[in-house]
Amino acid sequence: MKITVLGCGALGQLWLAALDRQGHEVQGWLRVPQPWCSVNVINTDGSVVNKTFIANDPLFLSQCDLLLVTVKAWQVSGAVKNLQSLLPPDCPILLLHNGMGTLEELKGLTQPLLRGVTTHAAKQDGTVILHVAGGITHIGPGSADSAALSELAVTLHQALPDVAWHTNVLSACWQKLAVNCVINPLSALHGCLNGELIAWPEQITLLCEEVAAVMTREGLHTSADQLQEYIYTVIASTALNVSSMLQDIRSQRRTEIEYITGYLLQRARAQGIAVPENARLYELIKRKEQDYERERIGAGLPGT
Ligand code: KPL
Repeated sequence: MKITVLGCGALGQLWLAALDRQGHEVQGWLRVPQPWCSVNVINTDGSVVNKTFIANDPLFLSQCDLLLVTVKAWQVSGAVKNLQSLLPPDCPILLLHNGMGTLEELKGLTQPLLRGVTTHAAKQDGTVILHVAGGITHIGPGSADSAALSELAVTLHQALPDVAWHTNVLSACWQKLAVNCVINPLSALHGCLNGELIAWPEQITLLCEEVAAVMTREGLHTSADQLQEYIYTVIASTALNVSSMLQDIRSQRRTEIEYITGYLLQRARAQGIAVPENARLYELIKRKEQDYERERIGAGLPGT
């Protein structure tokens, strides 16, 4: 297959390396156009991939069989809308990011949309991407015309296992959203590793109760206890992780809060459910973002 990977961060580089190893023709696509992109990955078995791939080639894009989108949630709709007229009209677009709400932003796109979440753990260490732990990528239809694309899961599974196809992927997306609603803002505000969050059990319980109430009203089968049990297993299995939101805050970058807690608040509002603890964390993270944004503007630096 001919595949363009939009975004060449940790997840993008993992996919570029894995798809290339499987014999697919790949290119990277960067926000600031460049003719090449470097991939420097240390796999979970210690093997190293150090390769350069072509990037931002519009001809390649116009012949693509898949656009794999690995940029941050807030970059997705702008980046995809910029590329859509260059893509073949039947080229599937697979969105892999934390948070929800991008499908709504991309409604009406010609190309079939797929949605996914992953539990693979990868982190940037200097110029190298460390694939810290394998995981599962859950994918499924994000628009009515993508329901017959389950074969894609087989192709992707051969490159970077595990990949699971779900006719209703929404439930996996909400499960990941619940994890991110708890771990990401809490770790960013306490400035701690994921594993250290066990010091705030009351806050975790409160957040889980609110998220479970919204999920239930959205038609998902869950409970506060079930969510809490799952979130504690994620806290344990990612104990040494610096969450992506804490990394963003420390680097004074825009976070994904709008698409994580922000999405939950939006659904809660639509359902008439009060979620005060999530609303409080949302405000605190937004305030942190605004503080450094203001400092940047004051120092005459460009915004994030
Ligand atoms: O997805 C994550 C993130 O940091 O964004 C978790 C699962 C919380 C792992 O750190």
